[in-house]
Amino acid sequence: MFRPFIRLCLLLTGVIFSCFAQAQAVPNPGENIAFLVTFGNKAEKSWGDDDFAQTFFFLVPKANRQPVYIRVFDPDCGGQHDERKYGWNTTTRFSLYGGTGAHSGVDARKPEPSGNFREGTLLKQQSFGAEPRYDNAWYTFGPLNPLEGEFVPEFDGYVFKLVAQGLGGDDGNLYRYFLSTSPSQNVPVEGGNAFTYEYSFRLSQGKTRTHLYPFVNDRVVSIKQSNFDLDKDATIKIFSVAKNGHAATVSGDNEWTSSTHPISEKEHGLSLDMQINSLSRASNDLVFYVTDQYDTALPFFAIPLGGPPKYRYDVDVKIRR
Ligand SMILES: [Ca+2]
Ligand SMILES: [Ca+2]
Ligand SMILES: [Ca+2]
Ligand SMILES: [Ca+2]
Repeated sequence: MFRPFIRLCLLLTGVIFSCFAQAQAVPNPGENIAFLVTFGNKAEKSWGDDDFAQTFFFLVPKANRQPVYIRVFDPDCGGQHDERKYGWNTTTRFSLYGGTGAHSGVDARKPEPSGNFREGTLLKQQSFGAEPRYDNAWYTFGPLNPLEGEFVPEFDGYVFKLVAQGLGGDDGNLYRYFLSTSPSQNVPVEGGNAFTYEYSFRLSQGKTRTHLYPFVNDRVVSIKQSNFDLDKDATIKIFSVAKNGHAATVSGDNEWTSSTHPISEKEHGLSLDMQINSLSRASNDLVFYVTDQYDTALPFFAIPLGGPPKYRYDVDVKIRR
């Protein structure tokens, strides 16, 4: 009589493993995001980037002592993948940090690049313009000793911070990341992950469904989702163990909007699934962040902590019986 239960456990275990096996592509295939995007700081904000900078954190599990590499796909701004306005004239600087403050610094976890957001030890910095060598190709940071990152007890691992900032020009740099054990290939770091407190990206082409996975810690009683320049060209619905598609507000052109949503105890320690359904086939660049009732930003994880959340209507009904 326990067999169905065991089968369910095996099934769930399989789901979790397959989810982790996709590993450290950033964005992750499960999010269905085409590219990260950072514009040059002379660009119009109406193109979809409010502050011309984006910070990502890479998490290496505590037990891992092997060197890791952070790889950047198409770091240049020119040729394929990127968004041109007149001629290519944009420079993007990628700066890698570790050490004390890289993540624990208060400004490092804010959804905008202000104050001492670069806190930590600068490990390596590289700027790119329009460079055929890095067009549709990878640039690799590393080898990195995981101990050079900052230990983050909450996530039980060492964290590196990578800041992409548009230094000049008015074009959009589209790029992706991969946390790898290899300098020349994309080989996932077992149990690795990546997260950000402000997500600037391009929606996948077509009428697509995108998933963002903000992680809700035990202190959260409500969240505020904020989004910029969605051009009213999508719907947003929030799913979780307790939410079955709560509608969230959608911004227009070149504007921020936000909506607040209560969080219940059974959502603690899990991820939300914010689903963005685009309405047209136009390409769309935009920005997201989520804060709690203290205005503290919550991290979006590439691989959702606790697995992709599912509304548990059926489970609830069965338990009540
Ligand atoms: Ca230009
Ligand atoms: Ca390119
Ligand atoms: Ca690029
Ligand atoms: Ca837009």
